[in-house]
Amino acid sequence: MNGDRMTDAGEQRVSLERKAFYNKIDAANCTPLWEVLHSLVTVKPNTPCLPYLWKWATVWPWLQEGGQLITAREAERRVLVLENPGLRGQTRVTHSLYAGLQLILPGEVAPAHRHSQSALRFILHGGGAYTTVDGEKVTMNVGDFVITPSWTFHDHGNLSDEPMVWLDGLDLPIVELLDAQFREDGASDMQKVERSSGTNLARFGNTMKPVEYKARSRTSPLFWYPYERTREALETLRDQDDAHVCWGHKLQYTNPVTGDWAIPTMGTFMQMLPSGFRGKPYQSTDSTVYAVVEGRGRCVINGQAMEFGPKDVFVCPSWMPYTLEADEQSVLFSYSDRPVQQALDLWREKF
Ligand code: 1HN
Repeated sequence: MNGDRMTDAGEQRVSLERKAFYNKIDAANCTPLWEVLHSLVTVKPNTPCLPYLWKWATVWPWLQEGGQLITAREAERRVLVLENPGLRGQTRVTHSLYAGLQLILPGEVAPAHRHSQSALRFILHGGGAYTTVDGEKVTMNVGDFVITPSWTFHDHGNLSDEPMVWLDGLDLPIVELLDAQFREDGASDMQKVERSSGTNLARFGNTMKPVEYKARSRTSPLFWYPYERTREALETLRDQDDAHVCWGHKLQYTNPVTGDWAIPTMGTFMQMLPSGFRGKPYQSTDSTVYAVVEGRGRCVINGQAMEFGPKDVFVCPSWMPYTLEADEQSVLFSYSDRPVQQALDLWREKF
């Protein structure tokens, strides 16, 4: 008999035999690959991550409500986690990354700690709160990108008279996957400030570096990228270059000493879409989180338009084609796990 053309009775016998075999080996923690091979090694990425947009108008009242319910000190970090609808209960915005919106009210302090996870802050709302990273204090404003490198002490505070909200991006799921996580509380809530705002920019923000500088990690020693400078660069590109058909004018943040990514696990970008921009479809294997700084438009993905405006956050999953459109000139911050994928020769894009 041809093996591909078994009778029903024959098939039943085989499947019973196989079941019995699976049960026998299961008791010793063995399992047949052939039952799962095709769901493991798929033709293309099969991400559980879904496209989604969080409207600022929806979450801002909830952030304020959270502010009434718990202090930053008690919460340690008072954050509304942005959970991907395809990954509920997993504290993640994509399969590999975390996102949350952190509120810090006037006079509050978020106490010092450090952890192996790297963090980025992207300021969405308010101005005048500070973060102290390894003894250097920077005051943050809307559109600024700030890095908390792995294993550096950091505490935040708000000496202004308005609430401040930023987007936290962390590589939590990556560090968890690798079981490489450590944390430690600071000796006191607030670190002793050894250097004030601007030291960092003076040292590393002018295409120069102190002659005695020795890198202690791969993370950028420049940890504060003020929006003013980023925006000026994008304006110049807008005035001089043609917009890319998919992404308009797009810059990536770098470690100024090495020219490599600013954070080894998370790629960070800022792009400008000219008014009236209608992007061509783009797809890449790095699921990407976008935060809107300025402008209005939409991201069309999976046949659906996610309409965006200032301070909205949205996510585009791995390998799903999407287009970006701008009705007004728009500026978008974004982050993804691109550096990890590129380091492992896994990253692909198509447009
Ligand atoms: C964290 O340390 C911060 O330092 C924010 O502001 C969000 C989410 C998970 C784990 C640690 C912060 C965090 C976090």
